[in-house]
Amino acid sequence: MLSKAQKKFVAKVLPPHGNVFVFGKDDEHKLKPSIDYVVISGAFLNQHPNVSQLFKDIADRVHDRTRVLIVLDRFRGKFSMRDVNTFLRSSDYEVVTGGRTFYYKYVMARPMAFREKASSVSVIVPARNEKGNIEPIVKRLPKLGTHMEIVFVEGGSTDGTGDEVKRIIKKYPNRDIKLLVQSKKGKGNAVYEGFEAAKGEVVVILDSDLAIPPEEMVDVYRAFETDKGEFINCSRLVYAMPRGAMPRLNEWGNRFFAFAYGWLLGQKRKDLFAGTKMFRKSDYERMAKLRPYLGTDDKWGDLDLLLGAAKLGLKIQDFPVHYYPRVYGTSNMNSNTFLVYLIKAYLITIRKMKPGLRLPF
Ligand SMILES: Nc1nc2c(ncn2[C@@H]2O[C@H](COP(=O)(O)OP(=O)(O)OP(=O)(O)O)[C@@H](O)[C@H]2O)c(=O)[nH]1
Ligand SMILES: [Mg+2]
Repeated sequence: MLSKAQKKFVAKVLPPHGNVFVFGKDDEHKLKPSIDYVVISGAFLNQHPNVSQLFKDIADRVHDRTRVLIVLDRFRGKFSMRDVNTFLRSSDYEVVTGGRTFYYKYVMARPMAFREKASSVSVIVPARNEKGNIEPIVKRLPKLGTHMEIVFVEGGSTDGTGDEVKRIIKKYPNRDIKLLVQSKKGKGNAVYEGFEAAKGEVVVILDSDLAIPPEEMVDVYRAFETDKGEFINCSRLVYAMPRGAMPRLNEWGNRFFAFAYGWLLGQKRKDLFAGTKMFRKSDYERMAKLRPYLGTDDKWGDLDLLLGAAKLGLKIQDFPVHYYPRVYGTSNMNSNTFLVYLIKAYLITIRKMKPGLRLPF
């Protein structure tokens, strides 16, 4: 039930991997849990006798990460986007993202049947020259989920961080603590290798500079467990920050890029680069598969995760956390290289994230 041009457009909106099902007349019985994306055209909705029932049938028969993509022709059709949203809401769906081009309007939505449950959690802690922060993290981090492992991922330290983690593993035999030495360089590589090794169903990054209090992970996990989002993205820019936590220029930069990338992601953001982000390990695997497609060569990790999640149609939810100045150690961050990278990554991904946009380059 899609025209050739619509098919081409849909192929660009959806990620390159995933099982796509274009819904046609009397197709209800073909719905099955292996479908990742159900595509419905405006023309099909126009002639359907009971759209609410259709959405309910879909929700009952697919899996809990299946997305429904509805594409409306801007110059044809009876339903407006507002009508579609009304149908979605009345059938217990949540709109995750959407957009418009010259010819089309689209929304991607998820069924809201409450499905998250208590899970095992892996806390991934990237650490480079963070010796003085290792024990405070272990002491301060409350237990999360049904079982929690802490995976320290060390690389390139000169202050004995690795040995300190080994000492802590011995000192706290009742805690599930692991040490991983990363094979390449950079924070991105460290967290990716941590995710790969993670045994938990849910993974979360916790920076070892202790800028975000580990105690607040309980609330982050609670938001995830109750399905406020499928990707909990911590935001440092909601609460007032104490002096010295973030230089003023960095704060403005953070606000600006969150706004700019929010448009690109199709989901508004307040902050992109807080260390803490939480999602399912199985969703991480899908995001990781998208990395070559996005092609940003992210050395820090945050952007590839957010862009990947947005492209998959995962619901990203901001979560406010407090942010404090570092006590031990110094920043591993070079703001200038990062700034150049952010602009480059924007230009590289704009066509993939905003299909159908007419660009001058
Ligand atoms: N394993 C590993 N960890 C790293 C590397 N670079 C940074 N980290 C860790 O990643 C976390 C974030 O790094 P920070 O130095 O706090 O830098 P930032 O948080 O991006 O920036 P500021 O805190 O604003 O200075 C910290 O826990 C670091 O120890 C790296 O190359 N390898
Ligand atoms: Mg930091």
